Amino acid sequence: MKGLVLESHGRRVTVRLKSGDQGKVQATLRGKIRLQNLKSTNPVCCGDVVDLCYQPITGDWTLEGVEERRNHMVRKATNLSKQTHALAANLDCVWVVCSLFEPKFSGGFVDRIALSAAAFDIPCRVILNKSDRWNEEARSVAEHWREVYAAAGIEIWFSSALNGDGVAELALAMNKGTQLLTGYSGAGKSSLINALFPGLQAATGAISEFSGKGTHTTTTATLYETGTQAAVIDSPGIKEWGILDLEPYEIAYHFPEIRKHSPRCHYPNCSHTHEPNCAVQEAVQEQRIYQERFVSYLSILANEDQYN
Ligand SMILES: Nc1nc2c(ncn2[C@@H]2O[C@H](COP(=O)(O)OP(=O)(O)O)[C@@H](O)[C@H]2O)c(=O)[nH]1
Ligand SMILES: [Mg+2]
Ligand SMILES: [Zn+2]
Repeated sequence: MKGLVLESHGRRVTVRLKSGDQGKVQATLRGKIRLQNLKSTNPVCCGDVVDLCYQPITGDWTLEGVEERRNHMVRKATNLSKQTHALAANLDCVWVVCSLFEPKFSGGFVDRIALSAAAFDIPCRVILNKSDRWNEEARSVAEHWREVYAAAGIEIWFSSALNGDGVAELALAMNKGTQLLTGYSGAGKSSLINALFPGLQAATGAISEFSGKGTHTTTTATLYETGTQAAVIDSPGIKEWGILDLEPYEIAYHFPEIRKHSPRCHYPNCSHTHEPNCAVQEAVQEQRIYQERFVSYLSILANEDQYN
């Protein structure tokens, strides 16, 4: 029997059955599946379509296999880690949920996620949430980031889970396919999901503050079905996004504004770091490529963990 993975907790996986009573069941991974991908901390993640088997004697469900993924978002905890972690599979869009302050906006962080999404061929967009807290100066900073990312082909959407700004537009954009919401802890992913899909009850930071416990917020990614062909995935806050091994030319390729200028570099294999007659460096100097993005490119190329 086929099922859709809603949550994965190591060997225990919560699955929605695709036929029959369409109920939710807990299934256990079989050893052979666990061993297939040694470098990954989790062979199965939310969004995976799996084969299940009911064991009549024990009354348990076992997970027998995983269907090939259309795509997935996989990261390393940091650039130095060896192990990879699959966050979610079979995605239509990755939304990086950010705020300007608390947590502070980090272009380097957004760029790492956007690069990974591009490398996995998944559309990526950014949400700048908590717009209710912006004064005029903050709004102009938000507009600046919007321009920086527009030049990179990445849309920034403004929203407030608190007062509903931009929520209707987001809900419309999310009404089909599978959306992954990711980003720093505290940016408002869970609050936004609750605002976007009334009826869902994603645990938010506010609840855990209220109950005085730090344990109510998301610890693993959870897929919520929001329609017959629509789902949204809430994910735990991450501090850093380690990029899977990419060649330097691939990194440059997935920065569209760098890709655009590089054909005019003197050397066809120009890395845009030190070469003479580099059209990309020229464009940075002439402010035709935003400094912020070029700094990210150099940092990722140098295999540094994010610092800006
Ligand atoms: N002012 C304001 N606070 C928000 C907004 N969205 C979320 N928050 C608050 O930010 C904190 C973290 O929210 P949460 O949804 O748990 O963030 P997550 O860790 O990204 O899921 C909570 O205290 C929320 O009430 C917003 O749009 N405006
Ligand atoms: Mg959350
Ligand atoms: Zn160059």
